[in-house]
Amino acid sequence: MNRRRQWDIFCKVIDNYGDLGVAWRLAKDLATRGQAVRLWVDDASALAWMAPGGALGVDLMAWPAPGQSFEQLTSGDVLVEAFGCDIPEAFIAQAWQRHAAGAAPPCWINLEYLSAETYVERCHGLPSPVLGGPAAGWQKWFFYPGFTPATGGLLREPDLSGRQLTFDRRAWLLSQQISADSAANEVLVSLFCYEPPALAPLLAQWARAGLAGRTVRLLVTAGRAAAAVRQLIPGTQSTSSRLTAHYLPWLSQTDFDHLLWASDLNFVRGEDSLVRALWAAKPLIWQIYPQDDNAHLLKLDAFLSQIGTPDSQEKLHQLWNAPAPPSASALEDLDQALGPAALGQWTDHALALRTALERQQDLSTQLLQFVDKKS
Ligand code: TRH
Repeated sequence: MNRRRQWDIFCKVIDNYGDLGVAWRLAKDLATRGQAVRLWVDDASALAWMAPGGALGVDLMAWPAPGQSFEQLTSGDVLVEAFGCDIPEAFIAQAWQRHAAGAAPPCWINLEYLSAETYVERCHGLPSPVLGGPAAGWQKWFFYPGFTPATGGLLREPDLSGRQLTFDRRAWLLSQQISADSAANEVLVSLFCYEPPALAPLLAQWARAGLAGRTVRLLVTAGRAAAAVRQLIPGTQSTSSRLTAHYLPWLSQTDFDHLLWASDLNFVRGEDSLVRALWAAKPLIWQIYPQDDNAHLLKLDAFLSQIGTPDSQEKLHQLWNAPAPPSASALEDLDQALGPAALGQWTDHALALRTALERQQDLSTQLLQFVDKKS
């Protein structure tokens, strides 16, 4: 059992939902393991749907305002600076004053983005001296999530596999007004994406021919994915009825997991939904968050070679992340790539991958051990 500590997790929402999604999952996971957590966020609005009930043990805090005093707060033991968000100086100054008055300095964690690139193993756990500001001379520690034992691992709640085992797919689909009978004759495809150039040709192909002969029910997540699909399928059905779009409301993170568990094929984006899709152990296609200098393509390659994905799945990843729409011949290949045999092979691979990743210690366990060691 780890010592109960007071954690201060700081997170700024840049755009999209991944930063907050990860910070919330971490805060909640630590709280369920007996830790006291304050989560400081500059824009918590998305938590209204991501985490409508809040979580026991997590205090949601507004990002500190200029001039705010922290004297009334209980002293913090661990600072987590998520994704280089820069903790306000006044907060650090207060921690330093407490230290000057005799308290131990907080263990300061620099939580980084998830990547399968080789630098992650090299940099995970390294110190980073604080050079300026009120806490000059202290150090922060780099903490890198990752896919190998030499990294900080992936967020995985202790009850996750138990919940998956007892998941009632039919009941969940019904709760979303999706008839389970029709689901048996269809391929259920969840769609969480930005606006990939391949989207329109892919949907046109499915509308024409279905997916390897089967009809496709697209479970479209709210927000950008829904906006992009609505432009292509204004109603709920394409004219051929081989493709049906079902528009989902904003889901809680718990129901977002359920969506991934219920679907036959998951299109995900960003880093948090990728990890959740890995735990779902279904065939997945990842749309990586695009960066101006194309650095995301290296990150995508590193991920694909890390997980040793089947050839057809790799091709579809390239197509889905390409900056231009696919050629007609690439689309023809796609039907083959997504046929029942290929999807079966992907599913086997996904299950083996989940088993392998489960052998690795999860991120919260590693973080708790790391803080024990460094405090
Ligand atoms: O929203 P994202 O695209 O976030 C991205 C990445 O985090 C990326 O690294 C970052 O740099 C960029 O934003 C700015 O995708 P991601 O990471 O998958 O996060 C989505 C979160 O939203 C995830 O926690 C799941 C959650 N979600 C729900 O809980 N319910 C929903 O209905 C939907 C659509 C998402």
